[in-house]
Amino acid sequence: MILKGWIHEIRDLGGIKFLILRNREGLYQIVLPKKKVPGEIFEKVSELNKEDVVLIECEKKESKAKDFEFEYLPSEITVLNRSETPLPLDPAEKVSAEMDTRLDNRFLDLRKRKIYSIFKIRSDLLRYAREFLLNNDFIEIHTPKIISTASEGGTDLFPVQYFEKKAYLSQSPQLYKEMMMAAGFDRVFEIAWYFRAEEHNTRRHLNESTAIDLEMAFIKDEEDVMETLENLIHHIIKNISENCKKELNEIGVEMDIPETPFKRITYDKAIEILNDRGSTIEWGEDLGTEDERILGEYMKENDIAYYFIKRFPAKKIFYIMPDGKYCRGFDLDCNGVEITSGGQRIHDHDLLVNRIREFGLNPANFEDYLKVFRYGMPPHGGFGMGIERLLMEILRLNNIRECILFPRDRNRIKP
Ligand code: AMO
Repeated sequence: MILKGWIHEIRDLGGIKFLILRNREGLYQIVLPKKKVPGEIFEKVSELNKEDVVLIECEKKESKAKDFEFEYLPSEITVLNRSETPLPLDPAEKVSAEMDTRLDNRFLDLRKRKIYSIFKIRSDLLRYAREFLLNNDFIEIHTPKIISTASEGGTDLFPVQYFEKKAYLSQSPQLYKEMMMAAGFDRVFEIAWYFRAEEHNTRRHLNESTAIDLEMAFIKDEEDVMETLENLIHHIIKNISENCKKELNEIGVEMDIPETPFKRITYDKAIEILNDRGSTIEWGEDLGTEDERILGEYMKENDIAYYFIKRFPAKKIFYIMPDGKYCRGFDLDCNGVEITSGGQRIHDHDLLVNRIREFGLNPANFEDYLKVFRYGMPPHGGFGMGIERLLMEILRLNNIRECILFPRDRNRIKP
């Protein structure tokens, strides 16, 4: 048989040499007992470097080694390409490197079994999400990422020079997915890029991130959207847990499949819990990172990982349907981290114009968006779920940068 991959480790014990070969399937132990392999192959091993790319013709045998079920006796080793030495980062390293060193040499970092497994699971997460949404009559769409108007408030935009006009990178597909409700598509989703010029550099923020955005029409209220969301998450986690055992094992995480329906608490209740636990947050304020963490602890004590917070104050964001001093928006948090926000939207044109004004924004800048509310807009709602946030929580990784191939943060725009 033929094995192709990278030299992960070389061990020379004199009378016997071992090569550990690595490829995306895993690690392979190649054994070279001096007496059983041709002399030139035995000698060739001393010329090999870690991370050389090789093709090995070999015979598969059962192994007695504790880490390997099989071992391979080579009859030919061909070097397809050499690796320079020393390596800036060793994919076989036993000691973990600093995050910056890892990201500076991300292609080598990605060769690590654990890191590859994160991205294999990310790919499967998206497959199961698409599977669920397509089976539930959602249509996948793609909306512009170069936009002329802010969708989530004006502060976090990256400006772009678009010929003679000023444009921005999209913060979310919010306004477009709502337009698709007026277009009569009824149920849409987008797997999209978010670009946010947020200044802070934290373990849970990226300046370029991805999300699953969804919008659905003819809803009764935000609970219809929340039900779709909890079923989607349940489907994703159940399938990852059943079908990605090898990768979960590499990462060293066991997954709990959350029961549906997820716990719901009101914003008022969240404030009560937080004040009881020493937070100084006052009614009307946004939940900060520390508040989310405290709430996560409270839930953990009650064995709850995923929970909705609903009935936020009406000032959450302009497009969410107000309901007295509250609104029909919600967040879904997992272990103290917000992974989704969404809600029922305003579908009445005049109410929307008033809300845009109340938020200090200029309705004239939203004319393309507002127009669609004048010609038959059904009641609708949806959500945006950060893919990296979800993956980070599912795999219990402590830095969001682990969940995106080439992170963009306050200090990093390369590689
Ligand atoms: P929001 O701004 O809460 O809502 O974003 C939705 C979700 O996207 C993820 N997210 C981020 N992830 C990493 N880094 C960031 N800087 C970042 N910003 C957001 C989070 C968050 O919950 N239009 C609404 C959604 C809707 O109502 O449909 C929106 O964008 O997981």
